[in-house]
Amino acid sequence: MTVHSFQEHFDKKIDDEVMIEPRDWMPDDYRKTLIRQISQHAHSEIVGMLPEGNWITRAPSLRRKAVLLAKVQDEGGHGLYLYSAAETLGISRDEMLDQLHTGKAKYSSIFNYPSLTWADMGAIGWLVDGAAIMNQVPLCRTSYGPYARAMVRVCKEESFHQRQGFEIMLTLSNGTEVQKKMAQDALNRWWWPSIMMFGPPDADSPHTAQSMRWRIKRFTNDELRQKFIDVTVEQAKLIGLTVPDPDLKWNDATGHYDYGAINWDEFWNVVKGNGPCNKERLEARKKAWEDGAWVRDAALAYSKKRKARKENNKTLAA
Ligand code: BYC
Repeated sequence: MTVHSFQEHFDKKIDDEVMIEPRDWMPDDYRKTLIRQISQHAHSEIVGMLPEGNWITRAPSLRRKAVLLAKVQDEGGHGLYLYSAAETLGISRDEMLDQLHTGKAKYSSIFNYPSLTWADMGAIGWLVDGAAIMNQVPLCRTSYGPYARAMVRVCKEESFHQRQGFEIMLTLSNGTEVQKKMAQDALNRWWWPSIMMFGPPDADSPHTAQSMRWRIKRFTNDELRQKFIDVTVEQAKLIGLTVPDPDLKWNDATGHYDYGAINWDEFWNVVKGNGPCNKERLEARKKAWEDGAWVRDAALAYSKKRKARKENNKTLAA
């Protein structure tokens, strides 16, 4: 087949909703886009363990501690499935980690904000995992097979995460005045960063149009952001909290909430590395990588030793 017919075959598969698999021919830019998105998604999961990991030892009860521990462990698992999915496209895990540690690869802007109080664990689960689900459920139908399949399990776990966060917020909202205030303060601080998670507005999103054509993305950034706002505003009402947006207003004509201006300067500033916790997050990841060197060395030495022993046994048996 010529490159031209490979391309036609690929396009037809995309049109017919047939998933692309690792051994299939794919355009270079499709491969590059997937490596970029999946690896950044993986990094987000791993860096995303940090703001919540910060509260494991301070969770207010054994139950809360066990649940938070399980949630943070799930995020680690998501990172690992996603690194594996990206590896099927021909990039190694070492290369991806190097891109993260040298600041070449991005991770979600949201994790560069600090988690200051216990209520932040509620707000992160409710809003950040809520936004993640909104973005990731459509990714279960993304056109690249290994990514789509990884997302099925990730989404099941995220939906548990979202509910645990909402339940923390519900409990605090029904608690003392101080607890209710703490919940409102967490919503105030996490609301805008959460709606920025969906990425720049469509008009300023360089990748959306092509990714929609390739069916990597099924909805645009603005479409997902609107869906999230519509659902979440109702949930805030249910627990008696106020979304910190004075311009938020139901619009009968569109059937959606209108919302106020998003501070895109803040978003780009955080994406460029100047958010409140960017340096701290990257330092923590680099330190974990360096501190873990002996574990990787030991695992490699062990596997070499086992292989040598197996070879030796084979020779003796022959
Ligand atoms: N933060 O053309 P665009 C989680 C970058 S983890 C930082 O719209 P695209 C969780 C973008 O990368 C949640 N950077 O890009 C974990 C691009 O830069 P490059 C993570 C952002 O790819 C633990 C440039 O801006 N979820 O759920 O079409 C605990 C232009 O953007 C952000 C995923 O990764 C951002 N928010 O669309 C709890 C989902 N937004 O790469 C929860 C998978 C944009 O050209 N990813 N940028 O240098 C996606 O769906 C898409 O990649 C995005 C962006 C919607 C994020």
